[in-house]
Amino acid sequence: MKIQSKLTAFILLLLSSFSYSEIVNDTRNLDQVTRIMSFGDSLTYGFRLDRDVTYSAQLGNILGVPILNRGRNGLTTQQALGSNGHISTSLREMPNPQIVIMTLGGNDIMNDRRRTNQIKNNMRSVFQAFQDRGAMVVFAAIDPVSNWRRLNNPIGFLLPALWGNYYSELESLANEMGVVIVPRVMTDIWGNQNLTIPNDSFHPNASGHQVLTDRIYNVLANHLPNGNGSTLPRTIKIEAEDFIDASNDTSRGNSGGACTNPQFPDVDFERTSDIGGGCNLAYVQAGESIAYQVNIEQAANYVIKLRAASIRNSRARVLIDGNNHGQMTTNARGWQSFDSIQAGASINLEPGTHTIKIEFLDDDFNLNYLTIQASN
Ligand SMILES: [Ca+2]
Ligand SMILES: [Ca+2]
Ligand SMILES: [Ca+2]
Repeated sequence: MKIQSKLTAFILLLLSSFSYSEIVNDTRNLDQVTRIMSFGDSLTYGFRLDRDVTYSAQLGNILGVPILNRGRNGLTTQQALGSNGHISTSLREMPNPQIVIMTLGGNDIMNDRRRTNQIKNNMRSVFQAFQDRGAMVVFAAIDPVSNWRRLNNPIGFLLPALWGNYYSELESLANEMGVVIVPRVMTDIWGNQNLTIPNDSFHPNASGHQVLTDRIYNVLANHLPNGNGSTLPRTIKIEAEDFIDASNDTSRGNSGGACTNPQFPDVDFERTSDIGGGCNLAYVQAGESIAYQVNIEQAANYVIKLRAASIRNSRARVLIDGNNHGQMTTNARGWQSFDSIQAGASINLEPGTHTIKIEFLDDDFNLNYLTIQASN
């Protein structure tokens, strides 16, 4: 068995180096993709490696597009989120990435396996934060179960128990959210002394990053423009404060005191502590409404999501070009605990200008932004 698995590993290596040389000659047209970010933990950062051998650098060379490496050693999902979290600071460096390649979640599992549900919820918010900026998220997922026996690590034997169902749950989350997944990206790297840095057996060395590069590219290639797969999903984001009409506010003046619009001085906005900062619509009363204009370039099916928060379950109705599109209800998680919640089913929108009107059916509805995302 042992010899067989070594042989399998050797064949896998041969295969991966073969396809790697093919990739270098790839002449895929990437004119439309100029902003790529890699994001996440030490696997992305390239723990103890020179900057030019990380998967980000290698993949950037292949694609002919430099990749902004926003990896940080030890990063957890908690540290990624929040108004000053690693996502916010990364999005200040590259506000509208077209592709975000990501490794994340491993540190959470190691630190506290009991919070698997919390970690999954955090991952949902992490994916959403980048999708809300219009990015295609490519998630390089780790499944340790097949690798742990070869880990030169005192807690290696704990890993299968630590991970539990986490991998399959993340896989279904990614599928549900339209995140592109690179499956089991660390298989045969962990515990392989030829592919990991000395006295570590966990963090990939330059050759390990070459294998990562290959695995990520093989998945990514199907989603690039002029590739054989789908083109980049495009998400349009409209800030709540960028409205065109909000003439029926029920209280005099801006009760939130921020982002006041001189044309509509009664609309209520306050500073938000959600990802990205700015303002959210606040002090909403039932019967108020607010309207937006969106310019659609490509005919497609689109999903409308409202980035909303409340202390109760408050309903809003969405109208597109005057027609009822459907409702959504906020989660009652707190005034600044925002979730992106879909209103209605997907809708086919033709190129041109459309209006999206939001009618509030209940009091107490904070709105940070809305997204119009092409769905498959
Ligand atoms: Ca007001
Ligand atoms: Ca109001
Ligand atoms: Ca906002």
